[in-house]
Amino acid sequence: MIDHLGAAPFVSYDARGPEDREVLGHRRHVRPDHFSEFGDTALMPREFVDNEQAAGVRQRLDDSGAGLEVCLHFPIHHPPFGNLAKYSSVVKRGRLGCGAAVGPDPGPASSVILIEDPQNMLPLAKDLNPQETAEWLQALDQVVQEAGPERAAFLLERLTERARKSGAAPACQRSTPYINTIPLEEEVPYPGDRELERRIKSLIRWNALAMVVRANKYDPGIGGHISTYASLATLAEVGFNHFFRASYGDQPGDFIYFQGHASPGFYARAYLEGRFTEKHLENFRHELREHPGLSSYPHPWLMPDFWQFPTVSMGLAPINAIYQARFMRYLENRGLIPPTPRKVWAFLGDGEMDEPESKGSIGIAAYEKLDNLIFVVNCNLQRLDGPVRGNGKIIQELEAIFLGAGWNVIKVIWGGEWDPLLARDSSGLLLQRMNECPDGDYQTYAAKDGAYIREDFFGKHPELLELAAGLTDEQLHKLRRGGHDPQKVYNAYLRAVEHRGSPTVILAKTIKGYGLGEAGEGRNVTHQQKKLNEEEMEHFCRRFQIPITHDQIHTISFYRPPEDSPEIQYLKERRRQLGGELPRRNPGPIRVEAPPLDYFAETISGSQGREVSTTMAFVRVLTLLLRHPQLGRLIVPIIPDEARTFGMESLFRQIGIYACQGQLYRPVDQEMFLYYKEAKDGQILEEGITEAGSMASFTAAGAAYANYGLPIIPLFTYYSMFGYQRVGDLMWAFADARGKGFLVGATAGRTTLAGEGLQHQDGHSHLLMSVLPTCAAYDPAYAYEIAVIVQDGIRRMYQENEDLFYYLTVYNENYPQPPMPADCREGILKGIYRFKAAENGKAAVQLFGSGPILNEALRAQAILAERYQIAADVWSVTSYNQLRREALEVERWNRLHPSQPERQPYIVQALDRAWGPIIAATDYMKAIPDQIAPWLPGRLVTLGADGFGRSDNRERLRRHFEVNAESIVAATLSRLARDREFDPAKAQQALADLGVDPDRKDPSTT
Ligand SMILES: Cc1ncc(C[n+]2csc(CCOP(=O)(O)OP(=O)(O)O)c2C)c(N)n1
Ligand SMILES: [Mg+2]
Repeated sequence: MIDHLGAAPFVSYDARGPEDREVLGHRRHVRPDHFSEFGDTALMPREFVDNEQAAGVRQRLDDSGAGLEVCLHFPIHHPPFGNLAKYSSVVKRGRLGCGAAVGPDPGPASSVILIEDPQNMLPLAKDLNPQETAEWLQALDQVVQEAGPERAAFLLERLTERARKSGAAPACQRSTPYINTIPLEEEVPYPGDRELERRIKSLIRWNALAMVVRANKYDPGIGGHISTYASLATLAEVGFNHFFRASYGDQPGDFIYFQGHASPGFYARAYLEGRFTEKHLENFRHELREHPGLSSYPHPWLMPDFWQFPTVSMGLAPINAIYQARFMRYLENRGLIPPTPRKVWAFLGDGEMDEPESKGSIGIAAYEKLDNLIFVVNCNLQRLDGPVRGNGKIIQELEAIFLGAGWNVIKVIWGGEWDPLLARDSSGLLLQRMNECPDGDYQTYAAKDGAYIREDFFGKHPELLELAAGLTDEQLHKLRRGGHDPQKVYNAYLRAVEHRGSPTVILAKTIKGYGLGEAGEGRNVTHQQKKLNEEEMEHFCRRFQIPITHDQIHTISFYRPPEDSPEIQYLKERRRQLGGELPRRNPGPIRVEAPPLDYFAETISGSQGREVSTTMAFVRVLTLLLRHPQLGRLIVPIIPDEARTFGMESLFRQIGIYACQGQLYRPVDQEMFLYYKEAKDGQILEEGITEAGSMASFTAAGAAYANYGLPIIPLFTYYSMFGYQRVGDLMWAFADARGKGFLVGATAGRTTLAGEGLQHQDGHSHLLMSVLPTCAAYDPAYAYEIAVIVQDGIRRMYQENEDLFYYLTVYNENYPQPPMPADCREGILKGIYRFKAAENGKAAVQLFGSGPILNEALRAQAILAERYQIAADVWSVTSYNQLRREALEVERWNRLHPSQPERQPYIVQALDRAWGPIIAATDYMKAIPDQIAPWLPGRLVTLGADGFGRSDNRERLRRHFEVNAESIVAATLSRLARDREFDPAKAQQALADLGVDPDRKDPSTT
């Protein structure tokens, strides 16, 4: 095979991440005799075979056998695929690629072989004309100086464009060398008092640590985290002292999504600021004491004056922050708030970036040019169990991903102590060593002493040892990482806030458990560390010069310097300059008057025989709301690419789809009246296919009353199956954030959504939504019910300021919508009312129906009367969830007040004088009606659509799931027979007459 390749030199190596290519792909001259053969699949340069890394490769190659994947990289100076054909015979098996496909973890059977063309390697390896190079560089410097970096970037773009045409374009760079993005010479001096800030930070560190250790000493197992804040302290403090703006007067503040596990640090700062007392800190994670404690993590529900954004479930902060920044732009572009320089900051863990929600929406942030958004990823190289990318480099990996998505990336890797070393690195070996060293080793260096670092890191090359020779072991140990150097962090933040045109991500390298020493600095166990022995605490206090006595350490005392101390004065003054304390949640009063029910007159008066679905009725209600003179502009319809499915496309033209750039193209349907209209002030948030993104928008909009002082009313309409089942954790966080609004699960029902089958037919979202304590879930059957629920929802949420939100299911079955009967408003809202009483005398049976299945109950009522002379009442049950909640509440009251007269739940009151068995039929699971069984002893027979869906028409689906009228009748007769109210033999015969097969398989298990 070597023969076959002739004399072509090429470099081949294991690429576990883009940085490897960086190290080895360039500037390395390899002769053909460097190669050795690996089976018949790949070639490696011998020098790599001899080292550990390549041995690993060999292992994988051997193990993987036929599964080997090989990517060929085209020559650096050649257009894509230039030489693939030539070298493709190298690869007998496997996949040919061209470079971009190396993911975070290429998997056990992946390897990348980089082949470079000899002609093109030489110029890279060696500068053939240094003078010419210098002239070009000088010219570039001059442009930067005289016309600014933007002009320089423009010229480079044009040059690259031209170069591409002539085949000389440089290879696409996915990451930059493993050094700080901002070079030393471009740094500005630190504006604060470094020493004082260091002392303040140390005090916060101590109090945060003390809070957790104390809690666990007196209440073992109560939990809490030390090491996340320990790594984050500088990143947080530089922000608090110099960047984070709080709302002040008319000035709106920044929004900050704090890393949830670092909460003790934020509490400790609030303590120094005088916002919390020692009692608060003592009761960290003790929320159920006489003195209010502090919640484990950021929860607006639990600390509504403090936390703004719930973050602790990994991955929710990134997506919510992105859509918050976008929503801010939306409000600005619609003229609802003035444009301001406020920012959305999100502090995220590097492990947290594993979550699909973390990376899944970064493209939209760049597309929307969200330069009001700053991600700070705390790259302490560890997650909970161990390293994030032990074999690779998380910073390089994230850089490539964010760069690819169009973000401004700022790496803060090395602290100032490294600058002189880098300046003396004339051979480039230090940089090379930095590049090639995997995160796993960096983590080890954090836990080891200077001697180890000297030997293992610098000891790889004699030149590096020489570089480090002037430093003591102590100094080597103290070579800080960028994320612990306020100067570097300040410069990164400054760049980020000044950057225009795209979002910024700061990738800051830190040490997990920084300062914990033997107790956990950089150890795999550090995340779980909650207890320190006295010696370890002494060590910590000495290291950070905490002015407390041995006894105070022993009792784990908190420490706050006197009010007039320089520390407290400085800390408070900095915050005063920046508008006040943070975090703070401060919802002002909102004044909204709900429209009267009459406003929806056309909806409540019925469809005059026209067949209309509840989805259409809902869209009508929405349209009316949009037209409301006061409320109209506050309505935010949110749709994930399903507007046409729900018949909402007329809204496109009416109110426009929000697009930050307006509409830069001529829409294909422009000739049509209802064309696809995008506009800068468009009102609809058409999110594309992202329920998570839509939910994040719903969250930003639903909490706008608190964060922007604007009572925005969001209505997020989606395929009901892809609701809680898909984005449940985001919904949970929405409730925690005290969000308001309407979630509308459309194309609802396991038998009403015909044709779509198992993955689409929702028969359980009501069960799932019932877990959300602040969610009122309704399953309305008729248009007027929707109007009543929405009207009252607006009243309760925005007029009465109750912390709740709504879930409504709407369906796509068309049927005549009746006018609203008299006296049913309360029943609709509470969950049940008698829709149609038995025509002839007293009913012997009660039939419950919800959604379109109410029509089946009505048909069953007719069959029972006509064929079997059984009188039945029919009830519309709009919400089993609400009925259950109210009943539980009443029952609890009764339990706690045995000496008082017993109260009756609404469901019991409603059914007063309604006799006989109750047959409840629903398009949802049987568990939904069963929720109220405890208050209907022995009376309830439930029919529901349990089991996997099927694709067929409604008639067949309802027969299959036994929720059609015939099944309701059969169940009624069967029950009456058991109660000895009907002849059992006749009941059996009736089943046959009704087409109900007694021996068919149970649909819930088939
Ligand atoms: C969705 C979710 N899964 C799991 C956890 C449990 N958990 C808490 S912290 C953590 C590791 C966090 O690592 P990282 O994001 O790197 O933060 P660090 O503490 O290292 O700064 C995990 C898995 C969680 N909080 N949320
Ligand atoms: Mg981490």
